[in-house]
Amino acid sequence: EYQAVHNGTGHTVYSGTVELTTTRSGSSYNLTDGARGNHRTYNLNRGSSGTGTLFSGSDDVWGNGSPSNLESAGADAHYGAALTWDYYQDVHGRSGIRGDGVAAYSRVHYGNNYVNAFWSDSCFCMTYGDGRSNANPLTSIDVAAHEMTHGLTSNTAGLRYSGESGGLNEATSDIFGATVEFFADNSEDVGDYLIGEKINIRGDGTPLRYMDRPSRDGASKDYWYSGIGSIDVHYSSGPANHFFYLLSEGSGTKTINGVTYDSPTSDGLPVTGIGRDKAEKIWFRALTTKFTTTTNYAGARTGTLAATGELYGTDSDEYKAVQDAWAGVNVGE
Ligand code: ASN
Ligand code: ZN
Ligand code: CA
Repeated sequence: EYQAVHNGTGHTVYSGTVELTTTRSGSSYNLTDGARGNHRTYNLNRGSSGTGTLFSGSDDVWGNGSPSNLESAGADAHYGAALTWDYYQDVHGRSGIRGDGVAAYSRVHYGNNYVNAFWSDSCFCMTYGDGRSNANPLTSIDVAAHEMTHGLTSNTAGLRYSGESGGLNEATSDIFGATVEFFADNSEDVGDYLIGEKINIRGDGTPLRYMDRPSRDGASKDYWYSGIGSIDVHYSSGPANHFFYLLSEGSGTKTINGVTYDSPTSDGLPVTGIGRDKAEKIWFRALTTKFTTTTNYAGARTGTLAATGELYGTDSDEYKAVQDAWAGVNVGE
């Protein structure tokens, strides 16, 4: 029967009221985004395998803003995937994770009190738990973009998920998790260099990770050191997250969208930022054309410098800033 791309309304848990691209099929609607590679959002209803059921209903209004309404987190996931799709298309000219115009799919309400979200290559899909007390789904924009970016990394550099390359893989997801949130720029998501500040993952309302000074989380490293490849990839990501913050915003104290950051350097020397718009282009180019499965921190420095040289020239302020930002996190020649 006739199917049409439709504009629905989502009442999300974290992003307020948003427009969702949906599909009308006969007399009902479903969460299939025909404008973005047919990205679909499914309800696992606390199951942990398969696809559960595609969200569908007789009106085109999804959720009520409360996580107790099962459609609400579905609206967040559908919205986060759409934003991330638009970000890669509009900012980097890439059509979907593989660049082939085909979308991954999303699954929400995975398991019971499941406090995590993850990407899987085997299903080519993002999956979200409902978090603490099943009341804090892990579906904020930065987390959704983080998980979808694991798909991008897997299909480009393929950074191996252990050792230093694992930290760079994790940082890539945090970096684009943050840039997608800035790209969203809606009333509830103005953008920050914090990851997971909305999902109350620790129960005290603090973010999962901080890019200006990663050690604020009590475990991540601010600076590279020999042996960083032996710690958890969510902590060895610290120096690369910190590099990206320094390259974008520079060292020292700065307030952006009401959040105050204070970013130190390992050598005590100041770094002058070049802005997020340039920094994200450098990281994307390095990820997609320089990094490989075994790239380590030294290789990330070389790769980002090569990307910067191609984009802005080797005599540019941008090239100098990339050198300074890596020095600031103790990655040198
Ligand atoms: N949320 C985690 C991540 O995306 C899941 C994991 O570590 N497997 O890195
Ligand atoms: Zn991750
Ligand atoms: Ca954030």
